[in-house]
Amino acid sequence: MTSKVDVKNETTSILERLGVPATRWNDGDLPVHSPVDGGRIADVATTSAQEAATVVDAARTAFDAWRRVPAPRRGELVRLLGEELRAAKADLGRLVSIEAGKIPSEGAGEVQEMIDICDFAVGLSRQLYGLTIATERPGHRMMETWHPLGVVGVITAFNFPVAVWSWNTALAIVCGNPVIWKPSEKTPLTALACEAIFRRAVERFADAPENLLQVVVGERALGEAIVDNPAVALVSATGSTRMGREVGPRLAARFARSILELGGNNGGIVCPSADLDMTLRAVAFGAMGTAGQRCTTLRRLFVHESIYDTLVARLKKAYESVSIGNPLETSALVGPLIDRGAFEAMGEALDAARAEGGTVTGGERDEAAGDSAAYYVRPAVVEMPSQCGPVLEETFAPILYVMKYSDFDAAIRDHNAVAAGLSSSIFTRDMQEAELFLSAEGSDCGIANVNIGTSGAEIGGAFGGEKETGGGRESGSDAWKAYMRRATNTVNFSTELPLAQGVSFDI
Ligand code: UN1
Repeated sequence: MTSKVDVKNETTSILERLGVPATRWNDGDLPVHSPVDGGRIADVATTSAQEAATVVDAARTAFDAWRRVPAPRRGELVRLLGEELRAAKADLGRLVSIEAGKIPSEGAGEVQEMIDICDFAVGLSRQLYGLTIATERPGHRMMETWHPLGVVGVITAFNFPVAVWSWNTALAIVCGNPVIWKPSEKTPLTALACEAIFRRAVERFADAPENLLQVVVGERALGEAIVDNPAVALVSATGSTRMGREVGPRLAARFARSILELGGNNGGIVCPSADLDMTLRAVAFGAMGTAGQRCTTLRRLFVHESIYDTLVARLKKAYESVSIGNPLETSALVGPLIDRGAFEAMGEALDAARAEGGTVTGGERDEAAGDSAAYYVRPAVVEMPSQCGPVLEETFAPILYVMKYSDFDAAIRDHNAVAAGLSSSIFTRDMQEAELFLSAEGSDCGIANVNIGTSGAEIGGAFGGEKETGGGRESGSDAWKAYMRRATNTVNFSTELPLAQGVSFDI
């Protein structure tokens, strides 16, 4: 697909407007391509694994200063970041569309998610509460204090190139920690843009140390050097389960903390009483939105046999008619896949589904894409005789596997019978079904929804999942606790020294 918009020129103008130094993106060793038309838009300078130690040392120095700044004052910096993000929303959202291929409302929505987490973190900066706990000893007081943790490493994926960084950074900063960010090599420009926006907030804030945020672009070895550095206290990593299997054990080996947000193979159950109009819209957005490239994308749908034919016929119609196109110049709802690798993985999954007896509707490469280096595909809906083969895997592409069920308990069992455990939904107007799905016997995922889709979570809730999704939680609720260390303090204000548990030790 050729683009009437000159993507490279527009990228350059946005980077210049956002104040990203040209030395970072016009002559480096990492070529960056836009999935919109496959064209090369920049050449980003990378950081080598050998340079990682210097970066971590600088962050460690920043930590020594930043942890002494009172938390509400740290919140002020995040408030300024939120202001800068509001001012940059149009440009940054557009850059997300250019670099990740998102449609405009999703590009802007991602920046909105950043603004929202900043607002959340500002409030949080006055609420980093510890408990006061009744002690068993007279004349004593026991309490918890939450302290800054240390250097936080953030590793992000291409599909949410800026929001996931902001969830981690807004919290890390109010919690008193500097951040080293290694973005996906597929989307380094949006990261450099965020760095420039962050710098503007720092410039308006009198007492921020240098190097509170450092963006490093580079290969896997760079990521490993950060993960293995003993001065990095926490690594929050978003990406594939394969990546998590590498990162998790390395951190565990040196007793460092991790927040892992890995693969999802998200399912939904559509019950006989479901409002089908609403379900159709929720399924369409969940499965086709962001061209199926959210970690929360709906990938498996279990439909009760009584409504199966009706819903599946309507779904196929929606899949056949959904608009696909260049997000920079059309109002299409489905943009491109990130690259050729994603397109090939989609083709392989569809072939595997056919081999297992699946009936595929859609999945073809969009004609208009021709043989260019852009990969636009018609989303695929695949009727499967059972949950097997590729249905058990996450393929990062717009493929929705649909299966018929007759027994609700069996549907819940099948729903849970995959390795990942990120997000899930039930569509029903039956309270017993809804409550069972949300109960301990129901969905085993970190996110379980009723009558909304699996994707598009708000920042106020804790975000993350169970099993091979990695178990980490980011964003809202009490996810902040992972970015701080808890000290339990006991103070004796008496003149005696009573020992706990009635132990006597008189010398
Ligand atoms: C991701 O795909 O890594 O719930 C994050 C959602 C978004 C975040 C997705 N708020 O779909």
